[in-house]
Amino acid sequence: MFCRQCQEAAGNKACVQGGCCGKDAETSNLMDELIVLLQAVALTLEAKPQVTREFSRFLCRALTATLTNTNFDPNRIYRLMDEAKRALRTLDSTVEIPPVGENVCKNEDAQSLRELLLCGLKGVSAYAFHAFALGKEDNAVYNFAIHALAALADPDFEQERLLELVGRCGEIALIAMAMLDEAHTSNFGDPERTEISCSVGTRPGILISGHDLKDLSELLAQSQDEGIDVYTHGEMLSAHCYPAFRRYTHLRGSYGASWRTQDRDFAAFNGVIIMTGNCLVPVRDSYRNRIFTTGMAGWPGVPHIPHRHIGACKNFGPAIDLAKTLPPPTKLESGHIVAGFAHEQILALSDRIVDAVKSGAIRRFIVMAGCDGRHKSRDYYTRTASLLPKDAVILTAGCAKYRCNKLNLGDIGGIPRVLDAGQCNDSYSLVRAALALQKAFGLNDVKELPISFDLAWYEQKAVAVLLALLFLGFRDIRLGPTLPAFLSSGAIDFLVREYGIKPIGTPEDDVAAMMDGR
Ligand code: FSO
Ligand code: SF4
Repeated sequence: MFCRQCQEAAGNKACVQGGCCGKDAETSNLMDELIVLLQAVALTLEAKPQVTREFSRFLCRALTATLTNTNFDPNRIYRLMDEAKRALRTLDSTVEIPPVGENVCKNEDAQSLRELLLCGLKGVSAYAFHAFALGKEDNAVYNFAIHALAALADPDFEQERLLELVGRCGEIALIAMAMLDEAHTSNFGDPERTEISCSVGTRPGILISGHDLKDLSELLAQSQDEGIDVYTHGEMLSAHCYPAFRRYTHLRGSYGASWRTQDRDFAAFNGVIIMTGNCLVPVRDSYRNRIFTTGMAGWPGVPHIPHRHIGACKNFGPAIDLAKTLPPPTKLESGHIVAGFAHEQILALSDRIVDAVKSGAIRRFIVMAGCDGRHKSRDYYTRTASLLPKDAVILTAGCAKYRCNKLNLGDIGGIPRVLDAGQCNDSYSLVRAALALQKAFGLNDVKELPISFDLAWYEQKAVAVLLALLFLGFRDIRLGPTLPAFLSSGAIDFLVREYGIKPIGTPEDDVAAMMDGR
């Protein structure tokens, strides 16, 4: 196997003997074969632009399965490969499928760009997959997926054109995030400022994790009046802030933290766990007999709740029935987390924010969004958040929030110093807020805003978000805890030169530099 798509790539080079994430060599190699088949489907679709969206949906769904910490089950990857072969037959494809490896480019910088593009495309696909579940699709996203995959089938695709595609991927990532935002808010309302309980009740529970709000909505509807409570883990936290979910009194609170503490949290929860997508870590015996996967998540031997048929719901019955037989969660924490600062909530605060900036009460916004992860070096983010002066406001989204959302950093005239916009895809809200502030201050360029970026990345959705920020013109972004292993020195030089991307330093140095606008 050879995989270097995430921040945990062994030695910050590549996983070659089993993944640090727990992905085995068989699954990793199958994923490589799947990608080649998807490239063949894309090449076929490029030559037949009149075909239905069904194939594009499949491409996005299959790419989502290859995201880090999503699907560890080789049988599920085999099934996706079968689907790809079926699609090729249905399309009367004459494309020759090259063996894996033949689509690898010998030029290191070009190969680096290819991997950057594929990572970004995987992130875009995951957002498109979730949006489709909620009834939203966009041909621009699908056409890009086809075009990018087809380009990646050609190892000699010109570097200049690859660069263009990487730039376009940022634009498409923005479209995909806007589409998912629209899918969420049109179905569930605009998130509102919410105090989310971190304590536990006395009834048995289901802990739901991942990012899929459609799954949560069906689980909540099916589990009300069943004598159980539903808790959220990790990225599901933002669900508590949507009006459509707040009306369920059995949506009890948040349990544990991000995916990094999954083993501890799932063991102590005692009840049923449902993973709707990444980030799943290797399933431990302590909760193996009470965890389910759904969507593109998968772990060998773990029961999987199948996809919904068009117009029907998924059946969470088996998970609910099991939950009723299990003990309630063990208390881990008390207190609450404040969240719900998606774009409408930030816009509602915008007058106060503008006044606070003009009066000097707020000196700078620091975007600390992205992913959490297991590396000790990520303590940097907690320390940086703690060291920021009291006139700095942290804007966060994604599971990176768990590095700062329990620090009790206080508020500035009623504006919390940690404004949590939601999931990683809700980084879109931060973008909208930044653009609104640009307008409110009458600035010509977003670069003139008093905003610094200190992003933490882990997997491919974060790459898509980063490309979207670059597309919008944000510059001088700090990226950590390490730069992607798939970036060659030439690619890094380019990103530094053109976009001012920089690795993180020490918390002390970076806080001083960011507060100084550097
Ligand atoms: Fe985190 Fe995992 Fe949302 Fe990622 S749970 S790391 S960017 O999959 O998706 O932020
Ligand atoms: Fe390694 Fe990340 Fe690939 Fe897993 S996804 S095998 S940790 S590079």
